Amino acid sequence: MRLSLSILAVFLSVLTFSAEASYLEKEPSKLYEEANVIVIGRVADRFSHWEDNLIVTKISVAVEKKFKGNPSGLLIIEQPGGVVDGRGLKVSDTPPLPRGDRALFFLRAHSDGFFTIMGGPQGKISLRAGKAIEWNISEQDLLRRMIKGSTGLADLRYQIEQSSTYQLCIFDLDGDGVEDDSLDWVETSGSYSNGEYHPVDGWYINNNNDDGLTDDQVISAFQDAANAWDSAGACWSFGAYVSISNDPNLTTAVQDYKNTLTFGTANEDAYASTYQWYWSDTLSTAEVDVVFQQSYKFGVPACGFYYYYYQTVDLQNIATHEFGHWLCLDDIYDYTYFRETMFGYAQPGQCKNNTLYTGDTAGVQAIYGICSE
Ligand SMILES: [Ca+2]
Ligand SMILES: [Ca+2]
Ligand SMILES: [Ca+2]
Ligand SMILES: [Zn+2]
Repeated sequence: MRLSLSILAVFLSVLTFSAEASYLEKEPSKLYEEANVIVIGRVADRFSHWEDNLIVTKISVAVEKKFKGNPSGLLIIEQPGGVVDGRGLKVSDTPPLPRGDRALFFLRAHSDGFFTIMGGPQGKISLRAGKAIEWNISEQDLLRRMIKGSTGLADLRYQIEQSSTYQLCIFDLDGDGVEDDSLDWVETSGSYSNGEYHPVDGWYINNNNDDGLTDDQVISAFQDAANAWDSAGACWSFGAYVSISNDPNLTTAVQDYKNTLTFGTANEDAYASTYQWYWSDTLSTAEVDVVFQQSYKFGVPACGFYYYYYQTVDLQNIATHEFGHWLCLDDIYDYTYFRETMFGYAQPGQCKNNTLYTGDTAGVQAIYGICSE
């Protein structure tokens, strides 16, 4: 279904906004060393509001136990995302933080007095029924380890066990911090023609990267990334990009009825973030933007140990993962499925995400249906 701009405007009051990302894996011991503040606490309250182009949520946490730093008894975590007057932002790589949720938090302190969770989802370990869920140890064991500092965490790894090779994205439709429903993405992420779904009004590139990548390099990385999904045997087609611009000031997602890939400020620690704007009542997409984190060094191509050594990130590798988010596939944090493009961690010199794996293909076919090429 193709929506006119006037119809889009009517729906703006229930527009929801979502973001996802790809992260560098951080060992728990490294998180311990880098965090300013580490606490066990319980989410007391949440408040979402607009800040520039984005919706952010302030989450108050009642501190129960301090392991590092000396925060007050009630600290405030800031996260991109939330719902304001029917519009919201979901960051699928960052954990949901509903009221009453109890967890171990690795936090970065900011000069404005707020804290952010480090390493995306890796900086929040859920505590439920005597277990530290994502580390798969008991809470007692966690307490014993935390006393030893970073060395006590050396053999732990963040993992979420899964029964499926792919994850469909799930949205918090009412902004209460609890994820509610997956999007019926088939009807939403684009128009339908020639037996396939396409992104509404196509997609655009803004090349403002600070790594000296030419337009041709950026185009080839993004177009190849899109082509990987177009060749997955699903009834979906990104097709060719519409046009390329070089606006230095386009550094965030902007809800401007254009699907744009640009460079600028993505979510904290993420290589890139995908922002999905949609309406929570009809579950229809308005647009998708992807922002690649300018502070990282990107290369085209940047495959292999040389690039790992020089901390250069393959742009196509990250873009392919982000396009998967666009299609409404979510991150996977089960190491059984580390080969998948939608596996949540990436690293410099890595190019394995350029090629889809079985779960990626099964996922996109499950959403859009199977179409032969
Ligand atoms: Ca909810
Ligand atoms: Ca846009
Ligand atoms: Ca850069
Ligand atoms: Zn991701």
